[in-house]
Amino acid sequence: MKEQLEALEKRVRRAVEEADAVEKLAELKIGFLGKKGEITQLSRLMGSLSAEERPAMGQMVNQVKQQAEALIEEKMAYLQQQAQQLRLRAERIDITLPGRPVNTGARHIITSVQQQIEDIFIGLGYQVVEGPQVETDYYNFEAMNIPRDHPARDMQDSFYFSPQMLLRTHTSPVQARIMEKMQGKLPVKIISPGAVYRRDEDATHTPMFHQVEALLVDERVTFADLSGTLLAFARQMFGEERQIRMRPSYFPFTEPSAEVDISCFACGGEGCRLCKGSGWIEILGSGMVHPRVLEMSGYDPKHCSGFAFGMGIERIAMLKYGINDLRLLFDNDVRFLSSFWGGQK
Ligand code: 2NL
Repeated sequence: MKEQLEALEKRVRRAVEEADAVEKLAELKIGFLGKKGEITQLSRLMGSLSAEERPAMGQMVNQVKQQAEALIEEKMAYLQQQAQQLRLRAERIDITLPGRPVNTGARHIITSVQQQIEDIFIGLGYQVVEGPQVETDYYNFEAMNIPRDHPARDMQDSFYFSPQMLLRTHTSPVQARIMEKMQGKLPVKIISPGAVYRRDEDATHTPMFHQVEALLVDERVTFADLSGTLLAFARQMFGEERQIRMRPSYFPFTEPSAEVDISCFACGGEGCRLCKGSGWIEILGSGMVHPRVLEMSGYDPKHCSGFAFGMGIERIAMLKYGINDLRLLFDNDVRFLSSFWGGQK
């Protein structure tokens, strides 16, 4: 039995040395020290020994058992550490690698131009107001002095929900609602930006587009106040060297009315392709608020007067950023839109 034990000890040592994985070592442990393990079985044989032999043999078996346990435990710790190191190595990341780009997006150029226009008028003391896009024919047409038989009311030109309800065709109804709410109080000094809708679609018209209208009502507001305001706007939007020119025009809601040109910012007024040789570029429509419009919204044209104007945001954006096709603004191709990001808000 002594020789058997010595041989067993050698095998344990050898097997533990050769075990190269946690799982293999765990199997070894069961094989030697488990319930039916070799060492366990040998210790059971003790019963068959004589009383003289038993103590020495028992000591030997115990020694072999303890040694085996220690060897296995030590190797187990080593193998577990090695496995842990391998796992960590596999998980290692190179923190010096460049990050993946995060596409954050940015404002659409129409929104950006709308905000630039808003900022100019905020600087002149105007309030920015918004209102419903679904309107009644009263606020959209009647309050703007657009008569029942006016072609602008035609089913062909507007999106109607019913005989009384439609998508607003301009932002004027927002201003009519504000004037009505103000109950004759002065001054009214507002701009109304936002989406408007007309049944029109070709290379130069989209069924939805954007407008900013401005309205000033106070005592003794004159055409000179209008032209001065327009000049200040033109210069802030298109450069301090701009001049403006006003040409007589007609709108049902203003009298007199004028179309407004700015001196060409491409050629300075010499005449070029952009201004088609004239030196002037049309940017908006304007006029003195029609007395009937004031009256209908609760203002007495004998005691106050006003000017108003309106511009298409898409047109202003295309002019300012040299965009030659309206549809580029609505295709939402980020390669186009992102060409305006940076350098402007
Ligand atoms: C254009 C012309 C214009 C107005 C809009 C207006 C508003 C009120 C009263 C009177 Cl509440 N007028 N708005 C006046 C003149 C012209 O727009 O060509 N827009 C793109």
